[in-house]
Amino acid sequence: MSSPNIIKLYGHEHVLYTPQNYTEREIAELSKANFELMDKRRSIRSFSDKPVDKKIIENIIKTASTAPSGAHKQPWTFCAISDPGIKTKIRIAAEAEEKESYERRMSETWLNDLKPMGTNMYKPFLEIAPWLIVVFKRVYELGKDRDTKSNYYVSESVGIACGMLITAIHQAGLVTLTHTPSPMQFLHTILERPENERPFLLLPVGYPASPCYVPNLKRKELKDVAVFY
Ligand code: IYR
Repeated sequence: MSSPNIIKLYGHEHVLYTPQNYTEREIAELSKANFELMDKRRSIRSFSDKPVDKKIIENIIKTASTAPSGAHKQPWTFCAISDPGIKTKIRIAAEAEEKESYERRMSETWLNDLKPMGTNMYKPFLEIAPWLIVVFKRVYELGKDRDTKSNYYVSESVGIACGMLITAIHQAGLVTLTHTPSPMQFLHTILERPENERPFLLLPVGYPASPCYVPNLKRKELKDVAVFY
């Protein structure tokens, strides 16, 4: 007898979950192939100006928005920017904050730790990359009559969604950078976001410059990041 597609559980509608039904062998192969694909991901700071279709950015954002979130509130807004005027405003404001950070706010230790990354206060990729995605966390929801509704585990939820965004960008064959100019309040102003939103992360998205070099970083081995009991 087949299971019904929709039932009531704890007084609320539940739908039948469709498992993926891979064989154990397929699961072993998929887990390995997924690792090998994701192990190729790198943070990219040199972008090509080659355009990326809006539909692709929509698919990537839709993927990120499948992330789990506290009480399924999906407390995020993804602002996708291809408008050159807005990108320029963002570059100018980001570089002003970064100048302050590199010259005054960051400690000597921090600056030393960053040396292998070759970063500095100049952020030309903010204008060169065809898209910028600015992720905002929604610390609460604003109702019609300015009443507010709670969101839960907002930073955790948005952090997970950003991880899925980065994964979706890489799996689509594009590149990105997790850029966090600090403080980021200028993004709220430039993008005219409502009072319940706080900037969380800025990601340029596109193709890498050709050629594009990245720091020769090594990842920790499994034994250094995992403990099995
Ligand atoms: N936000 C600065 C500095 C910076 C900080 C860390 I921690 C990095 O991993 C990389 C950069 C910048 O974007 O240059």
